[in-house]
Amino acid sequence: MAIKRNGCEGCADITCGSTKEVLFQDIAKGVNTAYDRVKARGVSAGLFGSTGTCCRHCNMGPCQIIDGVDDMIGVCGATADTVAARNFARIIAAGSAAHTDHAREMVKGFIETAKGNGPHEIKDVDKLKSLAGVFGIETEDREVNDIALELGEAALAEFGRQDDTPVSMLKRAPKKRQAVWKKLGIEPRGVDREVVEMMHRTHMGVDQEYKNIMLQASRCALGDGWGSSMLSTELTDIMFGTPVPRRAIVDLGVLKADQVNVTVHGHEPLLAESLCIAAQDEDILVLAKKAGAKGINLAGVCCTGNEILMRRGIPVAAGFIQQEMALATGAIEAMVVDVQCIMQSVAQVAGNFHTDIITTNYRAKMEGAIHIQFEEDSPLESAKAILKKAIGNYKKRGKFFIPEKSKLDVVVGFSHETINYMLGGRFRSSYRPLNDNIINGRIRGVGAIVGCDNFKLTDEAHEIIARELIRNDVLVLATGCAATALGRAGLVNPEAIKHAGPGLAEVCETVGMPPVLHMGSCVDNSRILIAATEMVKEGGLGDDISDLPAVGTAPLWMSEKAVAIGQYFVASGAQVVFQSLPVTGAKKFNKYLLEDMMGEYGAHWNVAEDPYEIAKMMIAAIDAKREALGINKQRERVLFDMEMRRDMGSNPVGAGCAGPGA
Ligand code: NFS
Ligand code: SF4
Repeated sequence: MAIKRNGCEGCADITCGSTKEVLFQDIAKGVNTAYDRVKARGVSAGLFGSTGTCCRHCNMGPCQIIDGVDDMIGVCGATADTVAARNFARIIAAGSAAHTDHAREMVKGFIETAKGNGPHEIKDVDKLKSLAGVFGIETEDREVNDIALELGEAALAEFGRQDDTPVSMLKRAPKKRQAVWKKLGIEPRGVDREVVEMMHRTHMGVDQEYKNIMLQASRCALGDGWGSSMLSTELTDIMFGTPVPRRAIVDLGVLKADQVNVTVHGHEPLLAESLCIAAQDEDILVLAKKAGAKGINLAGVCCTGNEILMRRGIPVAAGFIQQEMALATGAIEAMVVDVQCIMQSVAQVAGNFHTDIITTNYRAKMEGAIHIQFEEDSPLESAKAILKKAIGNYKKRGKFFIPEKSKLDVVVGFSHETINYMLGGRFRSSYRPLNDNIINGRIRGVGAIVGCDNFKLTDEAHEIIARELIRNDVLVLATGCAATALGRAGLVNPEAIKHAGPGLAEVCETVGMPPVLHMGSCVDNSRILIAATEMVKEGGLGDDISDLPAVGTAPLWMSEKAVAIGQYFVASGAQVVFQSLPVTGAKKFNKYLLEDMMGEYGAHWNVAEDPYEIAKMMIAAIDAKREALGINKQRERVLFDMEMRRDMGSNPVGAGCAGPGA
């Protein structure tokens, strides 16, 4: 049945250009997308679920609790605050579990690589040695692969560690922050244990005190941020290369009319990296040519996309909200998926076309998809089998539409090491120039825009916030689908300097970097923790993350992972602003998150619905920190003196350079 779409009247708030272009084509008439479902059903608002006070943790319920009404507590007596805290904590546990299971797979792949199995190798030896140091592993006079194997095995053992030793990476945090965690008794131990303990404590009749529940939620989230996610980022960098600045393209226009289009969707880059190698294999290319295609065009979707964008410059076709639109072009031969953020509707949309959805992970199967298991011990063979299936579909391609103009240039690859190098120069890699520019006021502060997009708010929200921030001299760090959205908006590009305030523009111009730095996927938010720590260690901006004029937002969060990230940011001392939190039905708990957490962590959650309001809150949070540091007045000074210019690096590095390892 054709779906009725009359401009924006016919569906929910579609604002993205390429999405509109695709959906209003004839070939997309029969395609039912999330926009249509939101329009038909409406977005739930004000229900018990969205206010956090519905409990179904036992069979005496479900209980819908109304705060302040005596006979509307749970059958067991649970109050609104307890129920909302339990629900919120379980969201954090689920998000942490997702990052942790992802990290575990990366560690297992890393161990295979260290053993010499498969097509990958240890690419960043410096980083290997530095991480080995964090784990107390000897590196002198040892073979690279020996060090890697010992590191991999030590890392794998940490997930399930049963004693009370904190995760190794925690000692990378500023000393003062480590003391905060110790005092609160929330240093994360084995992450698997933290997730299990969180699930136990939120079971019926266990932890019934919202503050105590949130202590474990912080511990669990910190285990994710400083444990699992950081481990995943670091080992992935060591294996596939630490990202360096490179040009690439994003948006649906990256699909190619005359090639076999294969999109890689999900999160674990082992599969995507193997596909990148297999797509260059001569036998595979011969097969593609025999099928009449000029080659194989790999493109990313969601965070897998960000992983290969950062390290290989492979284009990203779509973020989370565009996964159905990519298929609705009719131009994709196969969408290969692994785990997380894959909408079940992709199988239904693909059913309208010749496209195969190929699941590759035993943990994530889907009706209507075909399954080709990705075998970790023979990744290349699995990747080739997947590509052969896609090539077989090329001849079956019917009518298709690629929005060719929707193809945006981006400059990506801003790992913490790259920022260090670009600002400080090859011989003086350091955050000193960044700190100095914050102190002298050219840069007002740092704003992280991270997380998902969803169908509740306009997908322009990221762009609006980023524009407001850079206009006010706030340097933006972006990850995840937010970074993809900012790429589509043309802001992840040195040309976006024209939208920046004079101070930020001057710094970005001098170093040749965009005002919005793409730092990678969602697990790469751990890069932001490291960057913040380096800023603290560099000096002049206080002695803890909570002193920095830095703030984060995940305005369009969708996934439970985003809440885990929010909580580890807050517990690490960074303020965050979200568009909504499912806790509003519980007054004390809501106030605890939005105000009282400050007393424990030096940071708290904030909520604002409107993107302009979010940006305003972020700038206000930055200014408050500047005030506390006593550097607010110096914002008037704008001119560079010669010495400052020299300090910025006498040899400015332009975007597209080879970066640190070159
Ligand atoms: Ni992050 Fe990445 Fe995107 Fe959200 Fe999903 S892909 S891990 S969770 S939707 S940013
Ligand atoms: Fe109701 Fe308590 Fe059971 Fe929850 S745990 S469903 S509040 S009785």
